Amino acid sequence: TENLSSSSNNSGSLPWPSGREYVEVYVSSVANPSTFWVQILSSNSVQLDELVAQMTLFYSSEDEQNLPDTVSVGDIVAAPFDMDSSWYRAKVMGIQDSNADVLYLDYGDSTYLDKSRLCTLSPNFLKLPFQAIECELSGIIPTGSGANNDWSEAAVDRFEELTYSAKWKVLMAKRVGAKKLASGDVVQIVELIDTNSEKDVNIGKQLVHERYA
Ligand code: 2MR
Repeated sequence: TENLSSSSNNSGSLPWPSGREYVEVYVSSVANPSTFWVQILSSNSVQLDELVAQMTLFYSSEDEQNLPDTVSVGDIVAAPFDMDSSWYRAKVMGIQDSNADVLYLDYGDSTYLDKSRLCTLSPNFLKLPFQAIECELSGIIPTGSGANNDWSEAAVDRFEELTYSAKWKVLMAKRVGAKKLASGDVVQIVELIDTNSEKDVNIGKQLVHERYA
C-alpha cells in the first residue's frame, strides 16, 4: 500500500505521495509548461481503466434516465469523450448557451460539449479519487516575457513532445513545492525528468537550453 499525504488535496483529487523524492508519472494533458496535469503510476492506473470501462458500459446504454434536470457550473458529471467515445468523470467549468466547458477530472483536458450530452454521475463512480494532478514546471518562465502564462505555441508544442503528453510514457516527477490558486485548487510545483533514454533529460533545463524558457 502507498503512504499518501493529505497536505495537497485538490478538491477530491489524489494527494501527492509523501516520502518519495521521485514519483513515476504520465503527463496526461498540457495547457503550457506552467499548467499541465499528471497521473501518478500506481494501482490506481488499473482501477481508472476499469472505472472508464464500467462508466462507458453504463452510460452508453442507459443515458436517458441519467439526464440531469439542470447543469450548473461546478457540477461533477459523466461526460463522453469524442476522441474515443468512452465516458469519463468531468467537472462543469463554465456554461455558455447550450454549451458546457468540461474538465476531465482524471486527465486534465477540457472540451466543450452540449449540455444535453452530460449525465448525472452515479456515486458508485466516485469512489476512486480524481487521478489528474495539476502541476507547474519549477523555476522557469517563458522567453521574452515576465508573465507565467505567456507561452508561445512553439514552446507548448515542444513541451508536449518532451513530456509525451497523452502518449502514456513514464517520466519521473519531483515535487519541489505547491501553491494555492484563488479558486482554492492546489497546484504542485514539480521538476520533470525523462529517464527513458541513456542520458536523463531535465525537461525544464531542456526548455531553457532550447531557448523556449
Ligand atoms: N483512449 C485514449 C485515452 C483517452 C483518455 N482520455 C482523455 N480525456 C478524457 N484524454 C487524454 C488513449 O488511449 O490515448
